[in-house]
Order: sequence, then C-alpha cells, then structure tokens
Amino acid sequence: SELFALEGIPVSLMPGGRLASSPLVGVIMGSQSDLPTMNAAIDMLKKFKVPYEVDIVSAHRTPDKLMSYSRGAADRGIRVIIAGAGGAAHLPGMVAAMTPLPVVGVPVKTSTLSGVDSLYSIVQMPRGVPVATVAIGNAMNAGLLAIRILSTHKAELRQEMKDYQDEMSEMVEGMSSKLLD
Ligand code: RP5
Repeated sequence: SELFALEGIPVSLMPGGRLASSPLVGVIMGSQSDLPTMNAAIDMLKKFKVPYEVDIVSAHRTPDKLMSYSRGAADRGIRVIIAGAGGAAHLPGMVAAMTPLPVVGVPVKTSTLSGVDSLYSIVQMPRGVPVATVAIGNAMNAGLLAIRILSTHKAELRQEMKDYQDEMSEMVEGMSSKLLD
C-alpha cells in the first residue's frame, strides 16, 4: 500500500502492514503532565494507523528545542503538528510561527483556571499565524483533525474516516432506539 507515500517521503512497510517508517504527525506537549490529555490524540492516530512521533517541547523551559523542532519538522517529513499546553500555553502559537505546517492546538485543563487560560492563550492568535484550536482537553478531536488534514490527499484514509463517522452514527442511533424501547 502507498497510503502514506506522501510527496516522495521515504516509506518502509512493516511486515504485513502499511506502516510508514517516517512519522507524519508530530504530537508535542509542554510537559509530561499533559500526557494523560494528549493520549486521546495518540489513540486516534493509532486507530487509523497514521505514523506519529511524540515529544515534550516546552516554549518556556526548552526554548532552543522549540525552535529546532519547529524549524526542522517539515523537512523531516512531518505534515501536521498537534501541540498541547496548559496555562500560559504559548507552545502551539510559537510552533506555528516557525513552521509552514498546519498546527492543531490543544488547550490542556489547568487546576487553577480550568483551562480557560490555556484556551485563550492558544485561540487568540494574531492574523497571519493560524492555530486550529480544539476545545479544552479535547485531544481526541485534535487527532481526528490531523487525520482529516492528511486524508485530503489520501482516498483510502478518507474512506476510513467516513467509516468511522458511519459507525458513530450507528452507535448513536442504536442508543436512541434503546431509549424508545
Ligand atoms: C505548561 O505548564 C504545560 O503545558 C503544562 O500544561 C503546564 C504545567 O506544567 P508542569 O508544571 O506540570 O510541568 O507549560
């Protein structure tokens, strides 16, 4: 399968699988404490068998890493970046400033301000530097959005997304019919 053979990026297939060697989605977060939230994005990428990488990159604690990661991501074959952060959540915006790739921002819920601080920090980007911001804590949607972005060039992946949506509809319809029983 050439599902992930995008733009001449080298692909090597796993035995019996269609997994590419190079990650297409970069999942980064400001702290290890963000991982329980960000796992929902990772679960989606696993479900759709999209190759990904995970790393901790902090805008404030590791600024040099932030710069090298952001500047190097596209050349390494990454096509979408999912960035989660909480509080003064500058990571997604700063990454977006230093890469031409689409960046999906995940506002992580904080204990003090319930994630409203994270949401505002991520969503209020200046014109010219977009970050696609999902709801507070909704890393699942960040994963799904990254997959949809990749699927614009991949009919097979698009079909898998449609199947996923159909399954969701059937599940909800099943629940509704049980309510009526
Ligand atoms: C942010 O500060 C991180 O994204 C995290 O959500 C928050 C708290 O980090 P820790 O103090 O738990 O490492 O940079």
